[in-house]
Amino acid sequence: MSRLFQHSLSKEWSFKDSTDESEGVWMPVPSVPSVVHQDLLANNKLEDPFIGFNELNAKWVNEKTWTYRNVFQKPEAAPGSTIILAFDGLDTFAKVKLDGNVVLESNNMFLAHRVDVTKALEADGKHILEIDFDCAMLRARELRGQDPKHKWASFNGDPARMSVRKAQYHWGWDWGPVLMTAGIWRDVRLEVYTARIADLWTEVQIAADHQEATVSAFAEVDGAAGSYKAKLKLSLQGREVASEETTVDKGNTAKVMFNIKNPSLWWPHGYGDPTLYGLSASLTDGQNELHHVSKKIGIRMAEVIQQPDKYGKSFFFQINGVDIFCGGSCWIPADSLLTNITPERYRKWVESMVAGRQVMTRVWGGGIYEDDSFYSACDELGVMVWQDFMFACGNYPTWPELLDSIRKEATYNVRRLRHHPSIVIYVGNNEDYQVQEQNGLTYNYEDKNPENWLKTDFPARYIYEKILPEVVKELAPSTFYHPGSPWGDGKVTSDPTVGDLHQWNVWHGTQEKYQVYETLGGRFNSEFGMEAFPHLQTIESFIENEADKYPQSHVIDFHNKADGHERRIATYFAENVRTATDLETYIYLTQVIQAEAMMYGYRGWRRQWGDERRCGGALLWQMNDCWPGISWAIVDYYLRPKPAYYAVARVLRPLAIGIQREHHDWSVTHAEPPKTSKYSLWIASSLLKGVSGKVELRFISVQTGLEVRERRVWDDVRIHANGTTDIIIADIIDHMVYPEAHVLAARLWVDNDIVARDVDWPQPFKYLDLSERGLDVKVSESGSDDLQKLRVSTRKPVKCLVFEERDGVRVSDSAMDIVPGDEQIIIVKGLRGDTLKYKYLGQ
Ligand code: BMA
Repeated sequence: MSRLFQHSLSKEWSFKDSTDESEGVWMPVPSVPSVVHQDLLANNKLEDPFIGFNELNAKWVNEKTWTYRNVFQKPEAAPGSTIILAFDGLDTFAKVKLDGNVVLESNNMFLAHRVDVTKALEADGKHILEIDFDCAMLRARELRGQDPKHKWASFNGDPARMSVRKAQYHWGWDWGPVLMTAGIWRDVRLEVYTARIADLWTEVQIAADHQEATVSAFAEVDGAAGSYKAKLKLSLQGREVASEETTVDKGNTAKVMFNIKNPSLWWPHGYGDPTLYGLSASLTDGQNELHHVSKKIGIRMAEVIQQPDKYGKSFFFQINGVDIFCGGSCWIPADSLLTNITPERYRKWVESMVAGRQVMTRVWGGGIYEDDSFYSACDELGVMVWQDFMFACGNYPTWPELLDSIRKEATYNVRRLRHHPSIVIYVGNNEDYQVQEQNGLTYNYEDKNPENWLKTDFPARYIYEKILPEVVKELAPSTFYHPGSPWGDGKVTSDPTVGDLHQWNVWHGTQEKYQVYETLGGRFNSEFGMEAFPHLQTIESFIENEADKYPQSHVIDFHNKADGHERRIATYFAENVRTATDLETYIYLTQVIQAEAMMYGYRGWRRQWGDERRCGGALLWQMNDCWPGISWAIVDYYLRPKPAYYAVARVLRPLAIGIQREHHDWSVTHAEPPKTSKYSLWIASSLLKGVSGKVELRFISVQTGLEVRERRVWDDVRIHANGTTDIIIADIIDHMVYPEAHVLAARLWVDNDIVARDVDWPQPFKYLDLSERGLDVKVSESGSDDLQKLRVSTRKPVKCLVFEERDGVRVSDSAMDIVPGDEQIIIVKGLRGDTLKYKYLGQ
């Protein structure tokens, strides 16, 4: 018997418009995986759809059918071996023909396919592989038309999208263009073997004292009848920790159980090392190795704690028994053309989450089950993954074939992903229960008979409460399953006492002031957001004419897909800042508003973590973008951070100090200033040990930079581990005694180092005169290793000092408030002797 052999089919493809029968229409495909837009771009048949209005000129592509063709040589195959044509993903309606015979038809982009072509490839020599990709846009409409009784309620994209298992954002979303890709979007190859390891997975148990773990490892074998042996091995940093050889049983599975003493556990970053063990399986026929597979696994326990408490029912994560406040963000596909994203780019994204102190990313349900390299980066760097199943913002139909396809999709993807220690929860969908509510669809939580659900006008409950939990229970029994985001015990999805919550009454909905975010949270805030313009250079990347470089130009509006975005941006502008018309200042102001909003959200909710885990986490909407546009992203398509990225990183420090005066709504009080303001001061800690620190609070005039009131100092504050330490709960500023507008500036020292700062400003900013601040930014040191130190000081308080983002240059902090008597040092890397521009509010 011979070893499994893989023959890549990534080269030698050509493609054409399926309907074009003329000679010479085949165009070369540089390489697959690819999608048709990329291949058209490579052949100069399409202009970059990310530029200007080109998305509209690319519409014709969405409505076409495409044929891909490959002529390949039959690989060598020993007698008795099997030849498989393996597709890891086809986008989406694909008819695969081998030498003219249909060998596969598929209609679900989220599935892999393995076609036995041993017989079809009997003849030596050349064979022709052809794939017809039918038009998903038209097929979706057709399918919708076949079920007129179904209530096609949805938001974002054409509702017909719900009839097709293809990334839903391809139909356009409120942050992305309509680009209906088609193509061989994941790996394609031939495999020749007699037997192979079809799957390799583990079940892990850890003793309560963490001194011991059992790792049960399983290898599933697929192949010709015979007797096989499998050697399973566990290693740590290249050194073998345990191994065992066993025979493959009648059920085609090899099982071993390893007892590991003093295991190195996997931790999210900030809590310990994200240790990974190597797991490998080697399959033999007793003599020769037939196949070898290796994966990285983690030894860890992940739980969602839902316990009744004084606020309702908790919802927070525990890793290895440690409560973790999940500060992080929601993740959308990082490109409209998925095959543009390389493993290196995925890695950079996850690195930027870590540098931004985010411990959780939520793979949102309108995108894709991500590439393996995304999850591997999360495993390696210690970022927890909240994994939605791919359903979003709609009332999905449930034809038997569709349900069947969905079960296969869930099974395939959970099997593919279950070894990743980073994945700590599977969630049924994004906002489908909100669609049910908003459209008055039937959902009787007390009715536990799934067959009845299918007969209601919200049949997809069957998917979220039967199919998906069954699949997770069978394949990843130790991973928590939650039916939807948001969802909580069948209560209304806005219920703040149970489950998770999407808080969109800032920006969407009732358009509350962001200053009150903390009062709007639930037990776990899995979405909330505020739009901001991206970096000027990012905007310049899609603007073709100099004349369009103004804030509300047609092409800029075209790159903002959110309903009513002008009104909403205008609202938050008008309420908070002095309006500007030049593009650069306008960009900056939208960014200040976003940074402030996100800061208010995280700061308040993290404080609640210390109060019986009232808030278990906050995931902002959204980390990233799929094209250069204007959206809620805090890092743009080109990976350029917006100021909010730094503001969030600051409130998520292991030790963060919070100072905040109570909200006084200037709009509803006719701009009459308050007579008194309550304020509070606290420390949030994610450290697992208590520490002592010194706290200082100063009251500094915005106008003069002088202290208007005696500062307060606490010399020996005991800071609680993994919680909140209140220092002041409700002291009062009497504005008759202290009439001058002033900031409250707090600092925290631990072991003589300043570890945290926070500044509370009188709201709104527009009433403050922020001219002539006396800011001084000095280059204090230029290290030989291209490292610059900037010393930043000021005579009067400065709001939101933002350093220019330049590709290749990294700043240690930005979007900072600077107050007199508190010089701050910024480390800049990659500047090569140059200087960085900066901006602050009112400059
Ligand atoms: C949320 C998301 C997305 C959407 C975002 C902004 O609720 O789930 O569907 O892009 O709002 O509107």
